[in-house]
Amino acid sequence: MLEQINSPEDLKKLTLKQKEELAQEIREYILDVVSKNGGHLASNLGVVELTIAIHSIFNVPDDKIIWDVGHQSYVHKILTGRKKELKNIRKLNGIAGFPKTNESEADCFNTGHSSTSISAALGMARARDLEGKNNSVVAVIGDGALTGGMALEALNDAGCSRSKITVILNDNEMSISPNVGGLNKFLGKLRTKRAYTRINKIIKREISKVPVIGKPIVKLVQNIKRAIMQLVIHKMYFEDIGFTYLGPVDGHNIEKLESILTLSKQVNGPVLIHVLTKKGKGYEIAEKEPDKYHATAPFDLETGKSKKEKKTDYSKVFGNKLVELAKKNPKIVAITASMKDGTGLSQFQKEFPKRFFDVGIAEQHAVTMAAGMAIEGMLPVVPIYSSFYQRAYDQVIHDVAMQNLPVIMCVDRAGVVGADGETHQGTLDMAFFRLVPNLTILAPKDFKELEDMLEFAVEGKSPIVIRYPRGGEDEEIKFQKHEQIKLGQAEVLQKGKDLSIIAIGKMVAKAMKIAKKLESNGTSVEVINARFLKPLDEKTVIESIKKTKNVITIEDGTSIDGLGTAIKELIVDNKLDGIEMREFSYPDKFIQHGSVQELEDLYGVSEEKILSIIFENVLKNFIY
Ligand SMILES: Cc1ncc(C[n+]2csc(CCOP(=O)(O)OP(=O)(O)O)c2C)c(N)n1
Repeated sequence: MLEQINSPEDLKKLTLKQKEELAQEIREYILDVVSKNGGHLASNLGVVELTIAIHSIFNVPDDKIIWDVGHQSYVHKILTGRKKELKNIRKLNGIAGFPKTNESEADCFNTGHSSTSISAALGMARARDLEGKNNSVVAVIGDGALTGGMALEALNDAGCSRSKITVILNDNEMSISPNVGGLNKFLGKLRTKRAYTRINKIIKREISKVPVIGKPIVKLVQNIKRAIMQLVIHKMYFEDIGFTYLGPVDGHNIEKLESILTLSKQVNGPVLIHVLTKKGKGYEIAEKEPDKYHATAPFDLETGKSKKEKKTDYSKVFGNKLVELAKKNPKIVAITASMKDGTGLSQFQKEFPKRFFDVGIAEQHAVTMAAGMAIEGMLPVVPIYSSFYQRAYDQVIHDVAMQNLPVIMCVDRAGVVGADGETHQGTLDMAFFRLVPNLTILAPKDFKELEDMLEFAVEGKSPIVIRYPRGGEDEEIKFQKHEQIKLGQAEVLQKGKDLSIIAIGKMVAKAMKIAKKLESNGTSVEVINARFLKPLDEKTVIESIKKTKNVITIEDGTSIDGLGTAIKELIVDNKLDGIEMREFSYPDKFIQHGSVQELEDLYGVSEEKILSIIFENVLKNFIY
């Protein structure tokens, strides 16, 4: 079947039976590709029938389908002309793992970060209405993504907008881990709609037995009835805020899905279709552990075993150290925005269930809640991926930094993360945190330094940001020296007189390797581990630069307002004459997908590229 399908038009010609066969073939194909390449698995296996039904009923590109988060768009990509290209998904120059408007006209909106789809859909619907068009606009959003503030803001607006939009709620009861929160409990009640209808009938019958005497009493009784109905029969929240609610419907039954989607087209206003799916559907191993197979490295199809060697990474080191610190300090609490496993907090949750809070995909709320806990004397630790901290920027400024509260903000996946691509690269955090008053910003050179920085942070009385990369520490460079962490103090790793290399975080290991190579060419290199982006150790840096007159900086962030900028400011502000400087950082661009090594090479921040540029004699104070 799959052989014949190159577009939604081909799909529309199939019978129901053929579509069911196609669903199985798509599953096998996705399993084949993801087991080889890695990528998002369980969510894609869960939406095979749903995506087939959507493309059977709607017509892209006229109709707009917005995939929330977009990690579940593989089936959509297969059905909209990118079947072969799927083999290179997430690879450099291959197709992206998320929807991209520049990849296909079937992708009408870029996604990657959660909970944006309903806002985007409402925007498109309103634009359509103003232009007098009549295409459909559909947002497909998971129950996890529905916990995000933006999704709720958008529902609130869309419900009373009268604009014709369709929200497909893909409810698999999972975020990455099991979903959390009151809304999730409410969905649970809708999932068992039959029970709901039965209770509804019983209560109506009971209430009608209440005697009614006289007009005022009638009113009173009516009000009581309404109140009871609200309380006991979990009234349709979605209907109450203005949506027509359809469902719940079995999300693996193409026939039922097609009927409900067709029905939704008749509704002239906002519709929410509640679709029940199983994450990992059709691959038993993923069905059993959907969280493990949400996103995966290449794995063996038979056993489900990862082909990637399991190594300790920064998130685990962070998680273990936090458990150790929390044993000594009862004030420490940990907060996650739906990323318990990814940020290394699973053990913390086991050991301190009462001091662990999963708030849903709600970074903004997580940070302000941390501020609330801090102001009451707790010591909140909030690990969030760098690119998702973007969501909580105002909360960091307005609620944490402005009140100078001791919240420890751990920025995981800082720097380039690789295959997830531009929405997930963490190259902006140094820039956007650096300009916020009251923040202390650190980055460790290795695992041990992360542990030391956490020890330093829990003693602090003001907001602290610690950023660290995805994956493990450098495999070649084993740092022997770990000076005690002191506020605003850099660490001079080796002394030299010809060139100063100032680096931060994981780039310090690169600095050491570069220094070694340069020294074998007869250059004497001073290597400074900046440790603090803010406050910068100006004294150590100035002394070094004055001595060597040549400086390079290396960082895994954007060239705007990071370490390189800080050193340039220092040179200008201190009127340091005759200094040659070269900054190595990522350009002022969104960085696409590819392996970290490929991207470092592409943007000139790998050891080889940095060395080749130095050998071009860009630093005029010494010539090779
Ligand atoms: C702002 C933001 N925070 C966190 C994430 C990481 N993330 C990706 S998918 C996901 C869970 C999504 O759950 P759901 O919407 O239910 O989709 P499912 O995978 O279950 O189909 C999370 C937390 C993200 N993409 N964006």
